[in-house]
Amino acid sequence: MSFPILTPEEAASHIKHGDTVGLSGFTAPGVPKDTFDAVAAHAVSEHEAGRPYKISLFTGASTNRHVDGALSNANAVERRAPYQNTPDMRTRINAHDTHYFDQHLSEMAQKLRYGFLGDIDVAVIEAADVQPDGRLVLGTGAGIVTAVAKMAKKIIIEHNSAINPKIEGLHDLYMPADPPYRREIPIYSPKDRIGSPYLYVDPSKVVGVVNTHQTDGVKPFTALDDTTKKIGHNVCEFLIGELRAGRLPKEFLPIQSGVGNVANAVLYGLADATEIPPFAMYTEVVQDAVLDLMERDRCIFASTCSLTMSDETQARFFAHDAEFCRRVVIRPSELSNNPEVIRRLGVIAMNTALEADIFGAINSTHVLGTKMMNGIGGSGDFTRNGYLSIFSCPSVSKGGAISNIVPMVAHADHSEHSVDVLVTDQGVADLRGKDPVQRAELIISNCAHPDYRPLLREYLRLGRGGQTPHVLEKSFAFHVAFNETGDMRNARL
Ligand code: 0RQ
Repeated sequence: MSFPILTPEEAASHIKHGDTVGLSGFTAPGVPKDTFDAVAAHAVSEHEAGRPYKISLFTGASTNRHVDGALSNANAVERRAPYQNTPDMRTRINAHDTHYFDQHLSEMAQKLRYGFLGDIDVAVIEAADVQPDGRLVLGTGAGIVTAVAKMAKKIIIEHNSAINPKIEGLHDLYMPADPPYRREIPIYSPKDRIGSPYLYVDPSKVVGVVNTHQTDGVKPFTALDDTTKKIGHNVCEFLIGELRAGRLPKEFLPIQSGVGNVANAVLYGLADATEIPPFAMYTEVVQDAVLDLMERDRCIFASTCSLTMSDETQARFFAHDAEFCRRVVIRPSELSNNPEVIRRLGVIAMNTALEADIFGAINSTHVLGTKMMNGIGGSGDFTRNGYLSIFSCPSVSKGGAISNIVPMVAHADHSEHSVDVLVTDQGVADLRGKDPVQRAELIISNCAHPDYRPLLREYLRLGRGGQTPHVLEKSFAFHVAFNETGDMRNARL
């Protein structure tokens, strides 16, 4: 390898206060590691010396403990986009120490290329293999790597020997031309490959290579409980009903499944719902449950942006022969989440809400309307463009003190125009072709927890007409009651 070998500290010295840094990876997989522990340590010593040190950080999605974890702990992030899920970063965002703008993941790379977010000073790219001509085999997640590699003034490569060499050949890297020259993205089936398995970076921009041996460190999900199992079961029963009614083709359609415990439970439900034929996924994250689905030949192919599997599950995935591993393709987020492709393939979009309102609007991001949880992620990309857009959530949280079905969402990420079906542990509300009041009656009867149905019905009864009969002075009575008494059941209508 002809590139200089750098210690993490030497690599970190290339990242200056005020720089904008772009990263490879999507969720924890494929995100660089050691360089950012050194950047965080440098930030701490600069702050101790009374000097400012903060960088802007743009990635495919969330990152890992070395990046969002260590940097937010060191208060070293000025601007952050498009998604995060780390407790320390969440605290910085909600305290305005970090200026965070969450946005549709499909749009991150193109917004950078359009120049909306300024220059990229440094790209840090994780690779399983590095060739002297700049040819890289990437790690287990792609994200916005093609765009940041092209735009960056300097490139640091983290060569990670912990990545299984069987990763070679799994990537499909392709960067659409920008308007007015963009053409159709020629993906007509989840299996279609349209780009290169390798990323080619300009060798003259590479300042050096950091050698590391670290796994992605994705944590396993919480074990399924009765509530998440019921949600998974209800989603599957709904899909089976759609198949029987002929509203889904008998070959079935590709599935997208979002992040988190609820999404994981829905995937486990699909393992046993054998009336659903073996299916493909066109999605952004392949979580632990997907390997089980693949091993049982329930999922026959998965197009994704990352292998968001726990270390143990990732090891199990690569223990299969190369042929099995070729049942996955890893693409940049502007392809995995591309609205044009999602609409063409007819993807069944399944995402999780924090709360939904009785008219079908969804809050995916803000706890009680103010505190950022994670971000919109890819949920909007898929929800707005899916063949069928399903949201699920438990009917209540925090031991029943929070109803996840409320009169009006306290923050709107997805409007009722984009939501076809709402599912909770209580049941399913099929909102297609229903007017707002019909939707409200269905959501209250089928999805709200019985403790909250009388309150929600009272809210609807108080409505003084109009197509969507909100009672504005009472719309947030549930949230106000929680803030004042710690329990939404005390809402005063
Ligand atoms: O908190 O663990 O402290 O009890 O929120 O809730 O039920 O475990 O749900 O892990 O499936 O995550 C929406 C956050 C759900 C996730 C969200 C509390 C609840 C618990 C988590 P505790 P659960 P999940 C593409 C798809 C947006 C991005 C997206 C998400 C914690 O799915 O970030 O969809 N989605 N991306 O108690 C207050 C409420 C609450 C609440 C739940 N109404 N009020 N707290 N909680 N509802 C993937 C990518 O983009 C990469």
